[in-house]
Amino acid sequence: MLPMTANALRDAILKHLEYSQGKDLANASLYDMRMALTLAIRDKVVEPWFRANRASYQAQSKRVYYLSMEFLIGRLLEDAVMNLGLTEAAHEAVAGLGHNFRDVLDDEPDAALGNGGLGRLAACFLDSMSTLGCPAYGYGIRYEHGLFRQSFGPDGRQLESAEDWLRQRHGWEFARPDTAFQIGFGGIVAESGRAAVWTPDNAVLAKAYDTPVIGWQGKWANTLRLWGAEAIDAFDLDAFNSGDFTGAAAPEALARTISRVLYPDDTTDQGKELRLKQEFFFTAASLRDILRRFARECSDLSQLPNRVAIQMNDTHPAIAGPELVRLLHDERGMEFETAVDTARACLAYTNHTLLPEALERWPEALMTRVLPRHMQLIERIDALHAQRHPTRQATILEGGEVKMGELSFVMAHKVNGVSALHTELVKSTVFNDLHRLHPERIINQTNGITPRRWLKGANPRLSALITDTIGSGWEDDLERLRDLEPAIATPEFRDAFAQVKARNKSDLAQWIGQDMGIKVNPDAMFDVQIKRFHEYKRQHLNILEIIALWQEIRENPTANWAPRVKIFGGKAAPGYVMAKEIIHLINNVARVINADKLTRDLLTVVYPPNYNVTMAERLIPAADLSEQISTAGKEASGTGNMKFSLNGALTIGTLDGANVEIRELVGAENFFLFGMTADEVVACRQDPAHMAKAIARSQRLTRAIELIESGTFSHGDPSTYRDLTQNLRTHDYFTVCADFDSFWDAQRQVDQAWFDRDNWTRMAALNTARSGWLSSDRTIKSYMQDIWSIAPMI
Ligand code: F58
Repeated sequence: MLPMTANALRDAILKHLEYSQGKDLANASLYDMRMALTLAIRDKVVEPWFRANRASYQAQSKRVYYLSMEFLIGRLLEDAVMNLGLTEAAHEAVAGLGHNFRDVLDDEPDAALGNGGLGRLAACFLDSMSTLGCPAYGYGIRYEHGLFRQSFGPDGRQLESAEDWLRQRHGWEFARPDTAFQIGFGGIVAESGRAAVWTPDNAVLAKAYDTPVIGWQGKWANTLRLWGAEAIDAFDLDAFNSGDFTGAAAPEALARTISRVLYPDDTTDQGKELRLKQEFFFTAASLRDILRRFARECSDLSQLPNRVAIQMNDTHPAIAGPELVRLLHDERGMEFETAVDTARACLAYTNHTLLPEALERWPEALMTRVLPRHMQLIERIDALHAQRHPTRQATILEGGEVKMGELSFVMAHKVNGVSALHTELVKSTVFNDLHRLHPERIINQTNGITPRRWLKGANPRLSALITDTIGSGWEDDLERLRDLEPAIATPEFRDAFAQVKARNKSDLAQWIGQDMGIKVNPDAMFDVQIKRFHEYKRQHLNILEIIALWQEIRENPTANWAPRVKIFGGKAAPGYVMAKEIIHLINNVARVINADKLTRDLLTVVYPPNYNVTMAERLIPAADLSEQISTAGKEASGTGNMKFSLNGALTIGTLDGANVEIRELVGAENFFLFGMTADEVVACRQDPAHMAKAIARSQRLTRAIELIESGTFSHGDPSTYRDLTQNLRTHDYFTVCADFDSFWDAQRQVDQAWFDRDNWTRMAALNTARSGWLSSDRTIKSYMQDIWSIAPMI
């Protein structure tokens, strides 16, 4: 990569201002300046991008195709500038042109093309694949509207509105109107000799949009290829000429609904057909693209598994199994069984959840209507599996439904869980029967996070301290953070570490003050729970403990309390009533507690709306305590937990998901453990009175629930949160009550630890030093070795 000075970058910005934005400097808005900088930086990405493409083409290397419904990439400009080593030059160039660099960066909207962990993991994987020189394409959908925007109504309830990231030009992408495939739906299947001919009765055009993904230090770049849906015949001219303007535009509008909006959940029946169409749309377009690229390099289809590794990110692209069989068998004449085995040798599947409601199942009738040929092939795949494994019990088809997990398993040569505990549960629960038939198939790949975005970019102060202490090079070799340990033994380093945290907290306190009008004490413990809202994640356990704590502080305000700022962030699926009630409760508890003069300096609750990647980058470096309090056995891995630990926050958590591995890494003495284990949770539920007993034995819990029921947080109306409290009293599937006392006790241990601030800092710094293994570079190396059989190109 050529070095680029601030002057050269300034010239490049001016050129783009003039020729791409059509503005001179005097008239350039903040948007113009951002776009000109984006395009100047994009130019610098193109060179390594072409070079990487040429290199993998010349080496005829195997490529990874990461199929994912979601890529939660967030903002791209700051990350790209950092990866190219141009942060200082860009800062200087933009300042020289009379603009503030931070303002320019903050002008970029978040690309929120994902819901949460699954989508963010895909984004971290793209970063690591480019950093390691793993030839790869990410394939997904170019949603016009990403995850909904969240606000809170005057009563504290979540409100949703459409997100609009494409209102302004998306400066990073290259539209490829010449790379487009027709994707059909419905229609009929005719037998013709051994194969079949599928004639869909309607089709849309999948058009490619490419975003280059640059790795650390610009050594390699891959492509994120997102498909946008368009009508094949854009416009009904006859309708227009007869004055029916709406009707004239109908075909276009209908086709575009497929890539219109990201699904915020799959808890409702509405739009299920559209969701299935979205899944087939991007999977089928990607497979056609993959086979087209393969055919340019090789004509022998038996070689496909040596050139193509397709990773299915959860079951959303599971239709890739039957579709690849169809392309090989129906369209290219391969024997059915050979096609199945060839497809399986290419495909692998990552499972991200054990929650039964999140495991995809499609009604056979719907599948037959939308994808008639695929339904036939699924039946044949199921029959073939039965024939080869006569003792099998698990089937793909069951009770009139197609189980996409079983289909993915049967069509994949490797199936992976995302943390050690989760993988064991995958083996012993959802896929137990299939695991016994194929004991070598399920493997573990514990998730990871990219240290470029989540440490170097998000926490420049800590990064500078690390580099000052151990030198550079940790950014793509994160285990080197271990070299910090000797320094942590010195008071100088601990002071510097504490100062970094203090300054990050002061920045956050200022933002909270400006954005929310809430004054928070920057010296208090910043205690953060940020993630999607779900009962299993137990934000309600956190708020119950807050209520109980508030009561005790009120009773004894002069006792030695550790002052806390409790911070929440996250969205609930629009159809998830209980999760939205928890949000509603948190906002009202915040309203009441923040107005209490007696406890004001000791306890504040803040919940900034519209949590997204950018907000995470702001909150995580300022956190002292990370809340990872899911019901054991329910959080597949978690990745936020890793970001906190890397940034020097201590965790209070259950033995769930990757918490288990984080605790082993950082040391049990630097982690606040509480709650039942996964096995104990299962045993606890055997007793139908577990919640009643837990409430009866805990005065604090009793009081907290009664306070909610008294209307204290609902302007005196006792009925407001009845569904929530009744659920706790009579059902409590996620064992909030049974874990409450243990959580309370662990929080008091946290208080005690907080009083010894120097020791707290030591523990926090050890968390940073021992989190190197959590890098997604480690995860991707492991996928390359164990699943994809690909060697790095750098
Ligand atoms: C998450 N799943 C897991 N699903 O919950 C988390 O433990 C794990 O760390 C992460 O995947 C990465 O492995 C997740 O984010 C979704 O967002 C679904 C998307 C489709 C609709 C239903 C939610």
